[in-house]
Amino acid sequence: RPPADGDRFDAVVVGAGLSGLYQLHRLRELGLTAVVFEAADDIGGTWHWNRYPGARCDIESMSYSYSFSPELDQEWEWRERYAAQPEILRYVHHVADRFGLRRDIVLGTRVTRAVYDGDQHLWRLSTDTGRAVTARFVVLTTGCMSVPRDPAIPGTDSFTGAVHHTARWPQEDVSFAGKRVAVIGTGCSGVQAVPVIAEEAAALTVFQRTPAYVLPARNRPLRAAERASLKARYPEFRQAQRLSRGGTVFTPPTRSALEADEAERTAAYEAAWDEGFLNGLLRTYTDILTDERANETVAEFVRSRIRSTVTDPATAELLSPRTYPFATKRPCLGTGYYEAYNLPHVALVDLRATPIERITPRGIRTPDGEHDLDVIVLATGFDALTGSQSAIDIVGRGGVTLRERWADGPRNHLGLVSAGFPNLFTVLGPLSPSVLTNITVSLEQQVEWITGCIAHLLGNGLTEIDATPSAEADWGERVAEIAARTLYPAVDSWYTGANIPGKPRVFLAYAGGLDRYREECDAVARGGYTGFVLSSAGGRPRA
Ligand code: NA7
Repeated sequence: RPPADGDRFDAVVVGAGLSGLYQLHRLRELGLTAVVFEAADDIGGTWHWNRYPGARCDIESMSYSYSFSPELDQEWEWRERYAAQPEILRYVHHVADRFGLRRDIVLGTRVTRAVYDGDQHLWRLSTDTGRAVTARFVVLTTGCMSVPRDPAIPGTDSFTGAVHHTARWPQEDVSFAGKRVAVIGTGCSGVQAVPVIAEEAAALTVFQRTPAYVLPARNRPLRAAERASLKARYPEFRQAQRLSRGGTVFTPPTRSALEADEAERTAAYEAAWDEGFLNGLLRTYTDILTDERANETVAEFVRSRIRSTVTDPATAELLSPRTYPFATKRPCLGTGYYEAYNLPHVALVDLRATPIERITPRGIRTPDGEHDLDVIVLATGFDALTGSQSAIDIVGRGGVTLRERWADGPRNHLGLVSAGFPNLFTVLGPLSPSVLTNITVSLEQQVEWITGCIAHLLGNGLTEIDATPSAEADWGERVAEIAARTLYPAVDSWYTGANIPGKPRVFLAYAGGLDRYREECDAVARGGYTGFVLSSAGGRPRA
């Protein structure tokens, strides 16, 4: 039953990706009436939109999946070590069907505005289809990387060929056969797309502004025996994930990279390189992300691998990151990325030396001349972490908008609730561990905390939870302090908002680890929601 105009729900969930589906499932268990609005014409979120060639998760499939249902864990058969986008999307559809979630999901409907009615203690939501609903609780499961960044290159509209952003890839197949193709951007999306496009295109030119550190994925089909062996101990494995620092299970390092000699370090780095884990190199020593000299030993190791893979020394040098420490921008997992530059029809353009002047009807013009093209692929990233909340007109208590409150950077308590926006929760939002972790583990933790919080309110006859401004200020300071102990904040990246012109520069994620974050969230709940004000309609607030 699609909600009719004026419908009232206990809860509205915004976005039907991995977070939104799980949030719906949990809210239903509380017996609440809930609806999910999804802007796209189907469910899946990230895995619906990012269907570009080569799109693949860089966390292993048997780790990057829901853990809440042991039956689901047992019945789903992951095919590859690192699942490609179509396989993950099939999984998302399977979950929606298995738990009967679809009947409460409204597709093709974007929530455009949410206004808090302080008298009625509810949110009034508007959508782009004209439907308006109200809800006591709103959960924004709008994604941490869901608003694509348009690089706004002059002349884009004049191009006579096709332009596709990786995060808005067409549903139908895009053929590159016989075509001259450009990829702009060499973050994780570009790095995944390049080798796959290179297989088909007549010519591929990669326009690079900043090179990435790309580690080999070593992807392969999963063997039946290894699937079975992990499934046999899945409950313990899932529990270990939950208690881990980043949502993946590994033995933490104990020594500084600077305590080891070069031979020992190289052996450790080679072993990690051969294993093919996104964070394999980070896990070799304790101080890779906190000490520049330690970090440089890894950075130089990766550069040595680039030099030994790419046959043209000038191209190898251009592909070698030198302007920022290893992993202070998200490292990438690649499959045949550096090898692609050895193909005769693949070329690299260094945008630092020859920036794009404009896009013309025929292609891309740089000071070196015009590159004639049939297809331009924009792999230029996202307005990460805050973009999807800021895209909605959210008006809280006293008519203050979330955009105004966040003008100098996001503010909230525990990454979950912003002061003045009662009963509005965010999953995988700013100032939470989200993008620094395996997000499937993070989203379950946050959804479960939010569900517990709502259950607490309802069970105690309370109608409203709001963060206190002082708890919010303390949380912001703590997140910044933890980040300041690392090499992250000094680097221009989407972690610091530096990829979006005019975005305030703030380190946007909680870098203290998911384990510590979970403890902090649990302690707040156990303490009766410290740092929040809980109140009942007409009753006295309880701080
Ligand atoms: P990223 O990591 O933000 O990468 C975007 C890339 O596009 C990066 O190399 C940028 O260079 C480049 N870029 C952005 N704007 C331009 C313009 N105007 N001209 C040239 N180059 C540009 O996004 P991805 O989609 O690759 O990955 C995002 C995350 O999704 C990934 O980390 C995974 O977690 C999943 P820059 O570095 O800004 O110089």
